[in-house]
Amino acid sequence: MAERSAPVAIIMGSQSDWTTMRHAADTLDALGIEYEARIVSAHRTPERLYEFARSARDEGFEVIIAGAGGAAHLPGMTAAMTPLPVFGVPVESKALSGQDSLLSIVQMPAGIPVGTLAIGRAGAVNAALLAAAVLALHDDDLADRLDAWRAAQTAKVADYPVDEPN
Ligand code: RP5
Repeated sequence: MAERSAPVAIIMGSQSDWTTMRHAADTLDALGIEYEARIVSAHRTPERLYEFARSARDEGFEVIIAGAGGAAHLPGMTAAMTPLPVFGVPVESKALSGQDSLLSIVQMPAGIPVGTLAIGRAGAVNAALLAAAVLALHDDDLADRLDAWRAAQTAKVADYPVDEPN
């Protein structure tokens, strides 16, 4: 297996998905995890998808985060061609608000799993946190950073609500 610095691949079906998927990238940045972000469309660039998924493990990736919207084949097709864990992020679509994306990604038949997250930003952030948790299993420094990230999140929660300006 080739050595590489980026253990996480963030792939997405379109440039338009980056608005959502950059939240996964930002979260990985906050945790000090290297990643590569690429556009890989299941239906517009099927050969690119094939080449990426078939070589991802040998390239040294350990986790794949795949975001797509609409009839979102990308996470499932990727999972079908790699043994790596694939976390799917349903991107919010215009027509059906991401319900189509969610159902396309989550309803994988038994045998090829895709770990499916929430629609939109929350899913992208949580996909990155899950990727971090996987990598932290064999990286104690990262485990410490993940603990610190969660502690900081907890510390930001006020005990009491305040009135906010309208
Ligand atoms: C999917 O179609 C992409 O994942 C994107 O969410 C959606 C719309 O793509 P664009 O028409 O914006 O390129 O393939």
